[in-house]
Amino acid sequence: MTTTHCPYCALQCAMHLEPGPDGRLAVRPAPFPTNRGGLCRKGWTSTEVLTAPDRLTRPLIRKDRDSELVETDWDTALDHVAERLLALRAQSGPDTVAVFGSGSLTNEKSYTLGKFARLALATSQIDYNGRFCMSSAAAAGTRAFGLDRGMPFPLTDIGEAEVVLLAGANPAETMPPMMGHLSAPTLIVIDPRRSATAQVALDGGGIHLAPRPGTDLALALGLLHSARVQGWYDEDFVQHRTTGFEAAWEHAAAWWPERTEQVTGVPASHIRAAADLLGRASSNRSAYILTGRGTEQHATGTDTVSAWINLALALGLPGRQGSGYGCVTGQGNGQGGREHGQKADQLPGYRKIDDPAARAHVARVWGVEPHTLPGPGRSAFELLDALGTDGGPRAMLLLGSNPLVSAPETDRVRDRLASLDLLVAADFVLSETAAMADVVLPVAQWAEESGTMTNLEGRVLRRTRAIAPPEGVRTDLEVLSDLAVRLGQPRQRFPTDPDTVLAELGRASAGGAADYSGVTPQRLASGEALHWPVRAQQEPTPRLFLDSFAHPDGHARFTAVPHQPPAETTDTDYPLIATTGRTMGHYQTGAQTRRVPELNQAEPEAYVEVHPDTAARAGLATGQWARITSRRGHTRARVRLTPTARLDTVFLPFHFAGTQAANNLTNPALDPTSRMPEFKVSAVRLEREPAQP
Ligand SMILES: Nc1nc2c(c(=O)[nH]1)N[C@H]1C(S)=C(S)[C@@H](COP(=O)(O)OP(=O)(O)OC[C@H]3O[C@@H](n4cnc5c(=O)[nH]c(N)nc54)[C@H](O)[C@@H]3O)O[C@H]1N2
Ligand SMILES: Nc1nc2c(c(=O)[nH]1)N[C@H]1C(S)=C(S)[C@@H](COP(=O)(O)OP(=O)(O)OC[C@H]3O[C@@H](n4cnc5c(=O)[nH]c(N)nc54)[C@H](O)[C@@H]3O)O[C@H]1N2
Ligand code: SF4
Ligand SMILES: [Mo]
Repeated sequence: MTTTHCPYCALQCAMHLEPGPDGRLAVRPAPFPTNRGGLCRKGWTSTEVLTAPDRLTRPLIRKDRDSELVETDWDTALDHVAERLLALRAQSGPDTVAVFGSGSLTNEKSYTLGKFARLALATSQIDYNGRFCMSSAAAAGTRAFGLDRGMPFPLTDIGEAEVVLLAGANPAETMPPMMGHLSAPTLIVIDPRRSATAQVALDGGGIHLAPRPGTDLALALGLLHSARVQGWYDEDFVQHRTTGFEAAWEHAAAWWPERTEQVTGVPASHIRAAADLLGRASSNRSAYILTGRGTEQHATGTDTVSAWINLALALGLPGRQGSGYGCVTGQGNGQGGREHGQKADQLPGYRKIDDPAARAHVARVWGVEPHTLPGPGRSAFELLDALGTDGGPRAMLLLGSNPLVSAPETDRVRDRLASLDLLVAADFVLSETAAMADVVLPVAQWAEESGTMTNLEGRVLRRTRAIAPPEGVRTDLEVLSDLAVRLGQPRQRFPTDPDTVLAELGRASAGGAADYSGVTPQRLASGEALHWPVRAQQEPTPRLFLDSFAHPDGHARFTAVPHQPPAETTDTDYPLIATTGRTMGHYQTGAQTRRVPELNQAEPEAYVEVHPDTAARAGLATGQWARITSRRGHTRARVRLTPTARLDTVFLPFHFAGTQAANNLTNPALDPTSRMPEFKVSAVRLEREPAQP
């Protein structure tokens, strides 16, 4: 029996894996603080992907864009990739090769991928799908606290609180075992939909506020206004531990509840009640504000999170035990994946790539001269959008993401991917993006290799190999090492043993914000709760900021943020708002979960939640196929009549591909700071799909 962690989300539930008589692994939940012995249905069925009938076990290659992918051997595939990369680089310079990584990759892979890009390819053009995930919260957290660890406290702390406010997070579906921590507190849920989590709030005597999508910033300002007027402002905390309140208040001062109601659609009386409930618990230092993708995935996402943090600071919540602000990070290694250098502007240890001291430190660990390290590159969507354009990359190496389904405005992304001279994808299944690649490299899955992950509380965990990968399959670390050698790098610079990489990552991150220098296989195996920073011979740091925040003056900073409407407005042609998100049984683009029979049978196709009156106006009945059209494209989905829905808003999960992809609709308007696309607001119209299959 092997004890490890789930392949999917950032809760990283612990599980035991036991080989059965047929060699297949059976899953049992394991005790662990985040999941307390629980698993969701994705975790229970996770080993099915290991034996998926269409699992890749041989490299695939196509002669040219018009021919089919055919099986080949590793040497042919890797020689071809290296030859093409070297030729393109000789022609157009190192930035002609792009790398796209992922928050699903272990720390060791994320680190190696960043090093591979900077040394073996010498390219600045590397970014990853975390940009689509929690980058707005990360930017706002850094701005306010001087450091970004999504939850600067253990998840178990929130169970002790009187009140938890969840803005745009639906853990009842996205992290079901987390609900165990939310059973005692009274919940305030901010979500345009009566989500499963909003229903839990209402059932428990809490509050559900359902703003029009894209108006969260106004709502957060309105709550700050009400909280202060109602006497819950923590003047002592604001004076001694923060700066910038007055400038931030100038924006909140005008958002009295009735005005906030006009913009958000949330009744003024509900705003007052929520401010009171939250304020009362805050005065007992017993409240948390948590944000999820619903409030973050906007062109104003960073400012919106700043507005939630401003509210938390005004109530005196952060930097104290028993209360705080946190972002509910989503991907399995969403936290670690943003720390070790696969982000365009970053080096390991959460260091900045344009900081000379950071460059010198990392160059020393890598044994190169600092000036040879490239500078910052393009962010994820900008990188995808530059592919094959004049001056943009002509080749891309993709690990751990399926951007054809997950990036906004699918048609545009498909065009850009198709215009590449060379697309190389490492995956264990033929995802929609991998199916477009010129070379596909079959890699090992989570239970077939070891490595560390950093969960949503900033705790470093070890996933342990339970079985050998199928014959013919290599690990991502082996693939990167084999390629690096073909690109002229010494083999020992790209080790394939995860523990060796972890030790090097420890040295590279030492002294950085996310310091992993004290993370060792021994400490991990002992079960010690290693919340970073973790330094050698030092206690880890479950709770940050108790004495001071990470800015040089030790104070947290308010940010003055005005409300701004979404990038796109509704009109007579596109009168409704489509928002997107998740359902319990599928993970992300569905590349994995659509291959699990039990999950796929339960949710085989896209659906759209629509208020019965809105559906009636479009002539749609429940179960019929709707066509949803935005200014960028259209998609189809089966109608689910939802009486609790807002009349002006429809909701689609983004787990489906092709003609059922929600991202056919979405707007790639980017947040100016985080470069996060506006996944949560598209102006659309709703019609009956002409062909009812
Ligand atoms: N089942 C499942 N679980 C997952 C994942 C998965 O794909 N499937 N993915 C994992 C990952 S990577 C992530 S990032 C997390 C995401 O976890 P969540 O943030 O919980 O997921 P979402 O469904 O994207 O968004 C949450 C809620 O935001 C609401 N929302 C939409 N627009 C707005 C708005 O304008 N304002 C507000 N306040 N709310 C809005 C949606 O109705 C939705 O209920 O889940 C993780 N867990
Ligand atoms: N409309 C809309 N779009 C969204 C969102 C939304 O809410 N609405 N949410 C966004 C968010 S929060 C996220 S995180 C992204 C997710 O978007 P993606 O990351 O593109 O989605 P995944 O399905 O997780 O894709 C992961 C791919 O990598 C493979 N893979 C998994 N692990 C590994 C590994 O260790 N190595 C290798 N080589 N491959 C691996 C899987 O098989 C799969 O094909 O989507 C974003 N897109
Ligand atoms: S909640 Fe997340 S980590 Fe836990 S079993 Fe489900 S997908 Fe896996
Ligand atoms: Mo995510």
